[in-house]
Amino acid sequence: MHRLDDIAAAIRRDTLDTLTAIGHEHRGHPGASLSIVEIVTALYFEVMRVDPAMPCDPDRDRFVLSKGHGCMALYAALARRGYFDPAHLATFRHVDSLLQGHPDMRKTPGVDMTSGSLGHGLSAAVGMALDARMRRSPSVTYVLVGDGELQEGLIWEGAMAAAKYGLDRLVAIVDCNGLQSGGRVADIMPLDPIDRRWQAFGWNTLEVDGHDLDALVVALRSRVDGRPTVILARTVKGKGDARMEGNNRWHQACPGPRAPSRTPDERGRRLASTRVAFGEAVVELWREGRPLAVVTSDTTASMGLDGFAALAPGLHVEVGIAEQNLITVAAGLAAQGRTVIAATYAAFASLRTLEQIRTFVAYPNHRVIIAAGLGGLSSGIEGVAHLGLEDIGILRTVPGLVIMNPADAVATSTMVRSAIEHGGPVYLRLGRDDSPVLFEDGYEFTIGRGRVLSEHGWDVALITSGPIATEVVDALDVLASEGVRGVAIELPTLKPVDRDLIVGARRRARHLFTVEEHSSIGGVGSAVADVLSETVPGIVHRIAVGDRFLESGSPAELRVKYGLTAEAIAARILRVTTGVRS
Ligand SMILES: Cc1ncc(C[n+]2csc(CCOP(=O)(O)OP(=O)(O)O)c2C)c(N)n1
Ligand SMILES: [Mg+2]
Repeated sequence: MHRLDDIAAAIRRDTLDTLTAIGHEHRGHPGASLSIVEIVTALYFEVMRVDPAMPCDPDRDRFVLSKGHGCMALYAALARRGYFDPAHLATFRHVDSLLQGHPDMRKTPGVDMTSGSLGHGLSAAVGMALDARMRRSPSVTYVLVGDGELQEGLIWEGAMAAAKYGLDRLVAIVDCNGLQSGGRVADIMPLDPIDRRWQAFGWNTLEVDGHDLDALVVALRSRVDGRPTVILARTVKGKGDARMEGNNRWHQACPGPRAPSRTPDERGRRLASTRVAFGEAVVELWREGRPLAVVTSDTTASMGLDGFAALAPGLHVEVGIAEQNLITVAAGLAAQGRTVIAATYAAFASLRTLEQIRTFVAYPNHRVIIAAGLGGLSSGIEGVAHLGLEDIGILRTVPGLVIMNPADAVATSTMVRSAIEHGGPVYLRLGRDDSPVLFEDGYEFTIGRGRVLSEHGWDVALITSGPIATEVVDALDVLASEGVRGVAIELPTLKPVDRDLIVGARRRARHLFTVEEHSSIGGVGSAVADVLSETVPGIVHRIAVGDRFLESGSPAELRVKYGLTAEAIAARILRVTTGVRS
């Protein structure tokens, strides 16, 4: 096994070097990548029948990295195995890279299944194994899941199906590193006795040291007739780097040097995080005696709620990585008269928990505030699975749900108070990292009311929402230097919208634009067009990310690529105002 040891060492080195080089802005998940190095080495260099020269061979073995955030180790293995030039590693998570923030079968040679939203890989692998059986192919399907990931209910739906169909050419490996995003699995949502759970679901169960290549190879080859096999691989998160071993600070942190803080930004604005402002506002409101409960889905710290959890542990419920459970538990708490804050990310809140929001929160009109981080382009580095770019469109269709989209941290504080005082369900879209602060303390907010942010004149009206408002305000300056005077209007509430403000803008302005970090369908542009179609019809020029799937890139890179910088917004507007066809 000497050869495999050397390969694993090289993959570990490539993983660390790349994550160190890409820069803090692009992060990556070093801990989760390092814990699976031996597993991917054993698979790609000993066990799996694959040939990079025939990447589409129907009889090849398949691999699904369900814990997609560990993908740097997979990419390093694929590069070394010859699927693509290792020079691509340095482009990881940058815009236009082959190597997305999470595995992407459309972009990366050798990747068999897209992942990143936890919990899906096992069911996908069941489908692949069923297909192999239908084709009478000898192909074996391997799927690697995280231990925290096992908290998703869908994993167990897939486990039942695999046992029912006796998928003996399906092998699941659980990366049992004992940690997840917010701490120890045993604290967040215990899974033990994990072996007995899999056995009860009808699986052949093995346990190995997940860093012992010999043991892994033997386990990966030992299948039994008529039953799927699961290998519980005991691993160390961050294995091989003394700073990181067992230290969850490295769940998602770049080991490279941090760029100096950009406060204030190049235009002199203070920077602050809406997530932090949100968490602080929740603590303040709880101190005032509001009957709050907070429910998190392995999002306590990442949504700024660790302060609340420390101060009021009895009012904090951690359901683990289980978003459907998150919203439905929140609905149950709210049904008893509490005001409940449920925290997840925008993509998961709108895509995965839509039914729970619609039928169990909005229909009974419960006081549940769905706090959704990583909205818009703020999650760009993570790629498709995490990009929350359809959330407003999807959730605008839910009757009675108020949709708030604060433009900065100051507005967030005020809007959290308003959401808690509101007597029904609210969706609150938040960002990720710091963004420029636009407003002064004392910011006033009323649900359903918008505001004029900046007014140079009425040649053009720009209606916007969320942190992109700063680019819109700056675009007005660029336009002014070209002799076009515009007004920037902000809609902090996207449901209900400020109809009077929209109609007034349509009446006064020669041209009307909407600007948003959202799909061009369903968001600000659609909300404005809905109002105008019933009042003063006219053209709404939509500046948005389009009707498409985006890809990995820092928020700044994606704003450039999709024309959402102040300069690009102004240029697009000038093409219309000067009559140039765009
Ligand atoms: C559906 C979903 N919810 C939340 C996340 C955010 N997230 C990314 S990694 C992670 C923790 C995963 O823990 P585990 O499965 O144990 O993997 P490890 O990091 O230990 O490798 C979370 C919550 C996600 N990617 N998908
Ligand atoms: Mg884990």
